[in-house]
Amino acid sequence: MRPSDNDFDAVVIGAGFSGLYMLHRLRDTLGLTARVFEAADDVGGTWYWNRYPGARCDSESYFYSFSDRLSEELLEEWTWTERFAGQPEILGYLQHVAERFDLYRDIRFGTRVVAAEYDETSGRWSVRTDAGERATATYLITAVGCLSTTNLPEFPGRDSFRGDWYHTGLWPHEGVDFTGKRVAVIGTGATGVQAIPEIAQEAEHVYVLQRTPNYDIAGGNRPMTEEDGRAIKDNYREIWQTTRETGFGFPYRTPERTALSVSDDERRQIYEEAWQRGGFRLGTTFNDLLVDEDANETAAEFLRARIRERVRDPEVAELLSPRDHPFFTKRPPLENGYYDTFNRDNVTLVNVRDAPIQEITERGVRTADGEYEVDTLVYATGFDAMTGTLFKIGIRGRDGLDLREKWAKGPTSYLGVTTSGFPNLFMITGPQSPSVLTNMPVAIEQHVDWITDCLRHLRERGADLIEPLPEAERDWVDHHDEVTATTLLPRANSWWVGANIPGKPRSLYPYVGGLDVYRVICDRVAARGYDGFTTG
Ligand code: N01
Repeated sequence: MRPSDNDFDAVVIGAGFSGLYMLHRLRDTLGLTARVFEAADDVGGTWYWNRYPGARCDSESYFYSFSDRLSEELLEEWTWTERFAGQPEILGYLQHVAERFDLYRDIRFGTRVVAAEYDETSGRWSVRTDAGERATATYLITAVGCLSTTNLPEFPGRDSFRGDWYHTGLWPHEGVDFTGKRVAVIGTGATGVQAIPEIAQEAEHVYVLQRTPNYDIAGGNRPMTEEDGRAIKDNYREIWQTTRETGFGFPYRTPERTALSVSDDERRQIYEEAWQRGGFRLGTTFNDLLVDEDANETAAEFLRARIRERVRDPEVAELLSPRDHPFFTKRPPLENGYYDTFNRDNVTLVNVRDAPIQEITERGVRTADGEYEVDTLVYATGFDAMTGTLFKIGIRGRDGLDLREKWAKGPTSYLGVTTSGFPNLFMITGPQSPSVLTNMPVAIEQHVDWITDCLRHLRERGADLIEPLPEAERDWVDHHDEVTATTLLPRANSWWVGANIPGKPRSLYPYVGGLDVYRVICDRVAARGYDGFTTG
């Protein structure tokens, strides 16, 4: 029973994929009371905020969605129109889910949680919002996404710019008209690669300010046909089952073969076929691309050759070719016309690695090479990933311990979903869980289902507290670090290792052991009565 209108069994922060599914499970599976707080004015999370031109999902729509774990009927009813869905369609999908499962009524929109404190006397979490509202709950569940705090670099003079400026992650709802404008885009990650071709079609001139070139993979977006839709619906059980059995949460498996075990011709053919099919398949062609430098270089060189084929000016092609990090040690963007954009007369690639940005001026951007005068500045500069938003909430556990203090040298968690000193706190796709190295909805469902089972277990035993043991946490961190060290991922200065944010502790933030392996570990912990946790 709910003692008052502000006391709940669970408070959930965020109403994107994870918050929606968590709310459904809490309410409809467990029969608990729950309140979701969401800073935006609607559901959607990432897909609410990221409305920049060209925003679309880099995972194929038919498996970037909720699975049969949520509803078989929904899978039958919903039809995607494109192979890689655009932002408006994904947002529409999440709005549909929220309506269909009657989730809206328990979500408080336009409300940001600004403090969350654990009270040892009552054994409850107390949260405060920017609207001055207070709520308490037995369980605090963060569903804040991994990429929800934008990174706006502290360039000198940033506020002096007289033109319009935008961050891609906080794009205006009414859109931006670039017609006749001189535009500078800072950043060539997955976002910049999607936005730049679209902006270039409208703008008078676009300066693309690139610090690090990426290995962009062919996107291969196209409309979904009726046959595509039928084939997916006829096979969804198998599709979703496969996503749960693979390391990346995709419905296709990485073959048991290494890149150097096949002839050069065969390897080229395998890469070519994956390239033609588009999407992340190229990363799953061989099982040693992430662990063997020589194997990795074969994929890297295949991709550099594609750049040389596409970009007419050899100097520009070379500048677009990554040389300083192995393939897939930074998240490879998917491109739909990105490289061709550099054959346009109104696009200039600017190397801000060799001639770094010195300051933002009233008129544009000054680099070591000179000033680029523009009307509009677009920051495609990414996010303070994985911990940025958790820290902003102001989470305090036992003895007032601030999560920021506990993680000052880098996150330490048990299974990436809990952390000691913070009882009854669950972090969906938290640091040291597979999260961003997988197809997110599959990772989200695994976490939400695991948390749901855990809460059921507690309630069946009349327990109302769960907290990881420090030694279990240490073991998980050790395992996480050992797995990381076997891969090439630490070689790159990526946001995956926190390198994009000055002063952020360097560590691999997601878990690279694979979602399949991780699932088995989590299931084993549960089967052993929540091994590594104390309950009471
Ligand atoms: O951000 P990023 P993003 N001076 O951090 C540059 C997901 N996503 O928004 O590489 C100059 O990857 C920075 O340069 P460098 C996806 O997981 C998903 O593009 O650090 N440049 C880089 O080029 C992705 O990985 C979809 O040298 C500076 C860029 O800004 C994640 O979001 C679609 C700079 C930032 O790239 C983040 O992607 C889009 C500086 N001071 C994105 N600071 C889907 O399909 C930063 N940069 C689901």
